[in-house]
Amino acid sequence: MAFDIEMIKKVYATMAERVDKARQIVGRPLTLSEKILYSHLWDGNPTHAFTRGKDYVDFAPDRVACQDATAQMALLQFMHAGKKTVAVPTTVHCDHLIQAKVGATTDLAIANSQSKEVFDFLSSVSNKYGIGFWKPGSGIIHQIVLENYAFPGGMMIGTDSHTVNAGGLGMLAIGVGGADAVDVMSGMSWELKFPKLIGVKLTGKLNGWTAPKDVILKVADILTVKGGTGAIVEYFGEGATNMSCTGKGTICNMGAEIGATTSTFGYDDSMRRYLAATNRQDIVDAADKVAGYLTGDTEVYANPNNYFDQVIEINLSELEPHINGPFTPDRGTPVSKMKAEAAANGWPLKIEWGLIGSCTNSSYEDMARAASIVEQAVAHGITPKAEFGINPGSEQIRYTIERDGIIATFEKMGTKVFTNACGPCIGQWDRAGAEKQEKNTIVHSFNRNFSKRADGNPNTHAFVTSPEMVAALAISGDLSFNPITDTLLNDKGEEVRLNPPHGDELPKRGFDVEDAGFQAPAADGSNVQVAVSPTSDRLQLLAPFDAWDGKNICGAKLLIKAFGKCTTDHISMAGPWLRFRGHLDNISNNMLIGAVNAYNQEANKVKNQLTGLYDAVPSVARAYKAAGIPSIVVGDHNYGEGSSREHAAMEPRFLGVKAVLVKSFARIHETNLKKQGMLALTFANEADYDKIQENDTINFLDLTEFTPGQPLSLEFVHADGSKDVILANHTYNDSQIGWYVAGSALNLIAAGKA
Ligand code: MIC
Ligand code: SF4
Repeated sequence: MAFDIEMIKKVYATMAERVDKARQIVGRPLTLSEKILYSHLWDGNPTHAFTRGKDYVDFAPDRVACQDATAQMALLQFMHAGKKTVAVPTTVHCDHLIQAKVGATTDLAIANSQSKEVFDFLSSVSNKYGIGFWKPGSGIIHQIVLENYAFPGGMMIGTDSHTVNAGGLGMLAIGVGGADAVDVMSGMSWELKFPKLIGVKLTGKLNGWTAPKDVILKVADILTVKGGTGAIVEYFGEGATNMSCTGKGTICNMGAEIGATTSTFGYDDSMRRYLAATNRQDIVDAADKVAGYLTGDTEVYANPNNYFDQVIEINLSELEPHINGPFTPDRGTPVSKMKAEAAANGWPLKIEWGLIGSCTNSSYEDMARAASIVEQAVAHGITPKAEFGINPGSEQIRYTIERDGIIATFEKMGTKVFTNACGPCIGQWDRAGAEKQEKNTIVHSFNRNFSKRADGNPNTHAFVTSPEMVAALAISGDLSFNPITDTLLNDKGEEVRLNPPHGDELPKRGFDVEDAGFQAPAADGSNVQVAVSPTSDRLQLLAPFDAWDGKNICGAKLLIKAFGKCTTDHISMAGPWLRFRGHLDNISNNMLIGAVNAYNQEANKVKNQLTGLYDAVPSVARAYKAAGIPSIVVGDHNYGEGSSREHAAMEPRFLGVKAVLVKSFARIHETNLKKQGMLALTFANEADYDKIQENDTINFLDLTEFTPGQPLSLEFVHADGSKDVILANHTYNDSQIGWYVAGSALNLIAAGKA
């Protein structure tokens, strides 16, 4: 389980040399992001200044992390790569497949029996290929990575969009699809378009009710869910250094919600404290020797406008607590405006549930501060109005907060302590009554609040806020409650005002744990057998996708024109479907079932052009596939927002969809489509979206000349025989066109040609 200090020292040794060289080549001071990027170039040698947002660059990440729900597909692909062991340190974390219902002990036992086959598979593949395995109950991937593996100045990738959490410890940590992870695990480079850079200057100091979460809630409000696409967000300023390391993690974590490639902070005392508290003084000693390389140059932070593509300034001393939502994480409302905003929009004021936890807000500090609010309520004799649940981020956190009496405090309010796992955050929540689909409000400290995400009920209005605000709001039971100005009634009928939260950043007596839940791989795994039952409904070995036949795609049918927001939750829903994440055929039955059909504004009801009848999207896709007819999907802006799950790309590929044509893509999803041998295209002229009709048949006119930088022409033949030729842009470079030609990137690796 131990981190690899020798590897980290090596990274630091090359860092100094490469950064100095890069500074000369670029000819100006460097941001932290550039320093980490340049020192992780695959060819090891900075030779020229890259054009941000344009140049594809090959990188050599230091680590890979996968979580159970995405690791299944990633490892099924890795098994085809023909390697004996992983080429870089890799871990697998079991956290997504555990449902929250009764409480940790019962829920974990049920998950261990229901998903035994999958956990056994992940454990044996990990054992075979030299991968560290974190058992169910050990915690949520991103907290465990922060506690054990993240280090300032490092670069890692992970098969989860919130891998970015490790930016809190000064890393560049980036979420990717499984196929990208397979490249790195196989010893190949990892490709990324050189990111744009957004600088966020934090002045002042958090105080009162304001928490790190409010910084990212505010940034999300400013930048929106696509404002960070293709960019790294680099935070700096006195406000940044004044904040805890896990608080920084929260900010970076939720940077996924603005589409940012990742976010990061410069190395500082908060990171030293955190590393020391998590038994990694060795890293502090090594990092201190290169400290100047682990943060942006002074000139950069003094004149950020000269070095970043965009600069945002936030004064933490003036920042108000925010409550973002419902249905999208970028709809920000300062707490003082919530009463009016909720009334204007008809949001239910009564709060049914408050949930604290998830990978972004489950640190010791988060739990301690939220508990300080609960403690006050109990002391004042206030009866909480809403139900309350918590998910600690890791077993180490759970054990420590139990030792320190924090869990006991929560329990005084009847709080349910769920497993150290994702739980309600990913729809793994057996919420009583959700099936009635009643309009209701919940508040949570998670980061995503898309429709149906937590409990499957499209009428649940989920609001995202800090853990301490979740506590206050859940106790009041009222979405319009402002703890700064409002009072609560206690059991004697007295009006009580809650004091602002407080809590230790790190446990005074240090972290403790009995069994962290780690399993080291076999020293030589070559004899380990990995069994996948051919009759399993959970796991299915992958068959390679067909190579391109070299011809234009002709006679394709429009499968769906998706209307509005179409996140990966809409394309490949989680919750109950998580159980099929290792079985491509079965999980394909959820393809696009959440997407709204632009022609009837209904979900999962599209026209089958062969029969003229309306049917579920997967059924129609299967009908076209059975008839040998290709299909295409059309979508709006930021298509594929959210998760890194490559199922959202593999399912359409498996069901015969050849191209996805949208106004714009979220980064990870676009790459996932390319990797799986799909055409990921954008309208050259966005207004052409409106020209596409329900009964269209599509012919590609010049796919045979598929070339980097050249748009493709698609002919849409309408039911009345009239036609529109639509120009579609793409961002494929030569090697990515190679993936398309081969049928998938994996086909190239398997053939030894990558
Ligand atoms: C999420 O928060 O949406 C998830 C579930 O963690 C996903 C990964 C998945 O779909 O398995 C993510 O963020 O990438
Ligand atoms: Fe798990 Fe939620 Fe974090 Fe995704 S966002 S990794 S589902 S806790």
